[in-house]
Amino acid sequence: RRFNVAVVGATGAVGEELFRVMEAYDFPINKIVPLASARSLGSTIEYKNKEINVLELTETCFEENEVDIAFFSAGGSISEKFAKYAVEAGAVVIDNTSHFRMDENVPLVVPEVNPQDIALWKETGIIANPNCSTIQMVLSLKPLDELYGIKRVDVSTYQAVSGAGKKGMEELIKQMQDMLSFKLDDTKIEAFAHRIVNNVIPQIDVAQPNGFTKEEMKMVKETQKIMHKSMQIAATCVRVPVLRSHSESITVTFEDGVDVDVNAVREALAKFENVEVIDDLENNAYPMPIVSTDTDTTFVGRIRKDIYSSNVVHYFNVADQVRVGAATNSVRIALKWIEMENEI
Ligand code: A2P
Ligand code: 11C
Repeated sequence: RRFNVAVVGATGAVGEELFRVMEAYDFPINKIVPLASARSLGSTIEYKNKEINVLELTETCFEENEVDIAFFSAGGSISEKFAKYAVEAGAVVIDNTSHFRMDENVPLVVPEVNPQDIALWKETGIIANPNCSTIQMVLSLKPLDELYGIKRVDVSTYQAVSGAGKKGMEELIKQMQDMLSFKLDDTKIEAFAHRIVNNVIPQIDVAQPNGFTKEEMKMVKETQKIMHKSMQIAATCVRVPVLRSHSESITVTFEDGVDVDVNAVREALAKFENVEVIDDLENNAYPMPIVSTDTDTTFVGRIRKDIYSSNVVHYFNVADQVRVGAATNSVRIALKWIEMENEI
């Protein structure tokens, strides 16, 4: 069977990548329905060397186009308003926004980690795609939890500007140009709370009453939901002037009494689906954004045992968050859904 596939937010950073990933995975498509705002009428997207017109997102567009699978990536308020029309039209919604993630009737899925949760989709017609920084982290936590049992996670992120969509990338590029032409004093600051070029901003998303940010609390709550485990987690989320790929410095504390064998950690990570270990410090080999960008792999390296506590390991984790953390995870969810629900 082949499917009619809608992409809501087709002209955005994640939307554009969804087409490239579906092409790479040879997704079983009958018809593509690219949807965006009225502003994008007249523009096209490219799929397998064909130009396809962008249509306006409306309440009736899913029914009119007999959509079977609808990827949503146009912001939480658009999902809130329009996902129901896709579901009513008989489509499964794979939502990349945070809107439905913590709804207990909506599965929150990283297919390599909790594919079984997809079965819950029947409750609402919706499957939620986690936050990008959560996805790449749980891809490394899952094999480590299976190996030793995780008690606590401490993570600091180095997040690329593309996490804020196209406007984030455009702002960094413009500020780089302004810096080189000595116009930085007048540069425009819109996408982030501060200038991002030549800077590091220890805030992503809004403040929460407990002193953490919303992005940090997403990493806590989403990880616990995906892993079905109430492990302790503390996150510090930081925006850095990198165009693409999020990096994470992760410290994992295992259950009391565990004596970490770094080789066993390395092996467990290397064996896990879609995770690759690059870990040769003496030869300057470790994961970096320039390694992960435009790939569908989560890279892990700098793996080392704590020098004081035998049940603690530290490592560095990098992935292209527009792909692994958004488009690719959504496409992998859809492929798993097809496999589970349509017995192809
Ligand atoms: P448009 O280009 O027509 O504004 P990004 O995350 O890169 O900023 O992209 C956001 C995506 O969400 C774009 O495809 C954008 O379409 C889409 N979008 C934003 N607002 C709306 C809306 N009101 N209706 C439909 N699509 C929207
Ligand atoms: C960022 N992680 O890097 C954010 C973007 O919940 O899907 C994704 C927000 C989300 O800015």
